[in-house]
Amino acid sequence: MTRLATNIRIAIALAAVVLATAAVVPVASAPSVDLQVQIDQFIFAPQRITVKTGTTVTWINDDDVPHTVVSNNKLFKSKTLDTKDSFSFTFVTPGTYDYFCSLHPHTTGTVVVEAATGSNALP
Ligand SMILES: [Cu+2]
Repeated sequence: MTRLATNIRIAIALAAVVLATAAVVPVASAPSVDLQVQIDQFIFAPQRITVKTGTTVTWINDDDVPHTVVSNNKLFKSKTLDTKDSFSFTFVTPGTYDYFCSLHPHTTGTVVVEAATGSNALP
């Protein structure tokens, strides 16, 4: 009886550890897929970001004037973003993507997209 009670106690303790681990690990290891770029004072911030393939980048206009987000190679093009408007694009192909604001072409930024994993190098 005493041994059974001890075993039950151990089982409960183990279950608690497993539950605690299960509750913590997914949060800690969840990849940060989304990334935000602020547009403020005619500057994309951060101006250059490096992300993994599959990342969704969201640009948010925190400026008092409208802006757009247009890639140099026409891969993506936002509508005119008024204050607090946002635009999102998911990068699925590794590469370097330069972009600018079509209303203020001196406002530029770059997204560098890396392969999602480094273990399967292309031949
Ligand atoms: Cu602009």
